[in-house]
Amino acid sequence: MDVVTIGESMMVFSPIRTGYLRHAHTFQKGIAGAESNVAIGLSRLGHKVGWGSRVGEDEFGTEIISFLRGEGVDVSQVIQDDSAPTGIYFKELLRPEEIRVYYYRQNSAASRMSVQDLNEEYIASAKYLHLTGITPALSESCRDTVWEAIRIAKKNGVKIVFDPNLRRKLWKDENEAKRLLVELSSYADIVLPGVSEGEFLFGECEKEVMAKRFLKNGSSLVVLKLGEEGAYYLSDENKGYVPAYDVKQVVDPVGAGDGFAAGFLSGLLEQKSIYDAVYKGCVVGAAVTMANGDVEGLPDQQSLLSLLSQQED
Ligand code: KDG
Repeated sequence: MDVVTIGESMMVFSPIRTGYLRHAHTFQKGIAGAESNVAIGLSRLGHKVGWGSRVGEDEFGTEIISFLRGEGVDVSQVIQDDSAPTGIYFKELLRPEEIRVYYYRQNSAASRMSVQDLNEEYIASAKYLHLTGITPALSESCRDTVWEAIRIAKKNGVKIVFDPNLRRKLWKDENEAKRLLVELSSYADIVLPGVSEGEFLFGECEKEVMAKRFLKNGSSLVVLKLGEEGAYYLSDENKGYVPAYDVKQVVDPVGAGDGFAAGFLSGLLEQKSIYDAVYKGCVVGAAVTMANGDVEGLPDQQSLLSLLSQQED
């Protein structure tokens, strides 16, 4: 495996028109979940990736597993749990820049992930373990699962990539969220925060100072996602700004950060320089924003090449 990732996937329902959800009548159904988004993105770019989770033993769980399998993601570690449903969420599209999300995932099958679900040999076979700050917000047992996955990765020399992915609606206590996300980041070799997440975690809004705080906290490399401004990366040896891919029209930004993680990891797996890997992250993240849905815009190799050539024109 190049990358193993663990986390909840859901069915997402997006109204086909903009406006308040109360007025929406027709919805598009799709697959969502930060970790499986990253897995799909990596697989489309030609990497070997496994996703571990629990889904319900219901229609949506079955659909999610077949979809991921169809995308070439290894789903051998996914459990279908007949005692809880697959989580779902709804999007409310007010404007492309203003999207609200409503979760129906409390007590979902994924919230029952537990330490016993983890397969040490499987995680140890990967070059990278990708985790996000969403999973520890789901339940106590999910939190334990994340810590155990980190322990296994450390023991076996698997690099940990952590995206804080702050989802305020999932946390009861913001101070607890902050404490835990800072602590989890400290175990990650690579952290991929958005700038607002860095601000939340360290109370610091100056980008370069914020990046230094992540290194001081224990990571070897931090890549700050700066949206329309691209990204800034910092390690002990390297630092720099990377420009954004020029997006003509944002259709749906949800999932862009996962696209970024997939593109960036793909660059690292291809032994690109940090700068080039970050740029690949920016391009894949941008591609996600140009399509409706959380995974629909994730490019395969061919569409990535075509995006790159359009930018050169
Ligand atoms: O990053 C996009 C994800 O947020 C989305 O696909 C759903 O995982 C999700 C979540 O928890 O919001």
